[in-house]
Amino acid sequence: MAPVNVTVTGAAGQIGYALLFRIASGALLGPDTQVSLRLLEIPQAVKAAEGTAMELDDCAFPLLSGIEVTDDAKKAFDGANVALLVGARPRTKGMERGDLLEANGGIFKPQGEAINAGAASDIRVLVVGNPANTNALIAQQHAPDVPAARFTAMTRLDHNRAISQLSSKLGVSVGDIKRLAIWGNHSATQYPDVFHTDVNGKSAADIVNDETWLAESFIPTVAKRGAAIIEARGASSAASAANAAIDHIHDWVLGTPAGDWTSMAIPSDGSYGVPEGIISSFPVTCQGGEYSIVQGLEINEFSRTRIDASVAELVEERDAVRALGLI
Ligand code: NAX
Repeated sequence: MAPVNVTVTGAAGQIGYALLFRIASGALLGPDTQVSLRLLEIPQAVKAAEGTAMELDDCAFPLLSGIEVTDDAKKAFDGANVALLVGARPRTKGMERGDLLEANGGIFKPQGEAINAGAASDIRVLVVGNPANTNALIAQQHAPDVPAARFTAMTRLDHNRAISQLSSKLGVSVGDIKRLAIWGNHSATQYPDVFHTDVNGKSAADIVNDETWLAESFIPTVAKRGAAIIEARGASSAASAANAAIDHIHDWVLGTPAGDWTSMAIPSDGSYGVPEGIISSFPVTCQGGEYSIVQGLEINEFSRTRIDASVAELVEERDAVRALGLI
């Protein structure tokens, strides 16, 4: 079987460094799938990415059939089956939101065009670089020939963080927790929802039975975990972000376990009152390489207000990139 072409942007960055070795070891697509890596960087960082490629060679991974490093998006995405868009323009001091969106438009518009021009027909895109949901929307809007549903953004780190926080609150192992959901934007407004979560056959919300803890401790801890990591580590989350990116693609391609679901930011089909087209996080199941939104969940007042607030932020971001002519 031909190797799967996996393109990683921002390959010389800290997430890239934590991600590439795991992709090459088989963690992304399983122990039977050969991968060929394409690393996209800006010209100043190509040399550093080449250094990482040398280290990848030195691991002699049996599943790694080749590595190419380039600063040309057309080459990087040519024939790509999986694209992990990690490189983005971070917010720097004094930067307004419009400047940030514009700078990222300058990255995700040409990358969307390059995906449109040359990616394989089964291309699956995960945007990690922030603002991830809106960057995914920008890339998607410049790839009109690719099915819109193939553009997704990462809320799996938030999902994993929420499972971890809940497991320590309840004194259970992470494997005992099923069906947690992240709704909305990958930002401080995201909503980690435990009202449908199952812990060893019981409802997590019933066991917790404390809306004050949810509102004042759990939700802000999950939403602000990125800032807490920066405070402690002196650098933003890297290995945990890479791990979440692996989980996202792994489950999309190979499926979610029976009886469980995961969280992915995907183009809304209007489910749960989320306006069609915006890239918002939902609980999803995956099977046969396709995801579907978990339907029929009852949304209580506590959840509704929070989902609506996060979705309103996404609508604002979409309107802002529209006003800037980026989509
Ligand atoms: P780094 O600054 O370490 O690396 C970013 C890399 O991207 C750099 O090597 C840079 O040269 C490269 N780059 C910039 N523009 C590029 C372009 N046009 N084409 C190709 N490469 C380009 O950042 P890192 O810590 O790796 O984080 C990467 C992104 O992930 C950031 O936007 C960050 O905010 C975002 N995150 C998203 C998370 C999520 O859950 N969705 C969590 C972790 C992380 O904060």
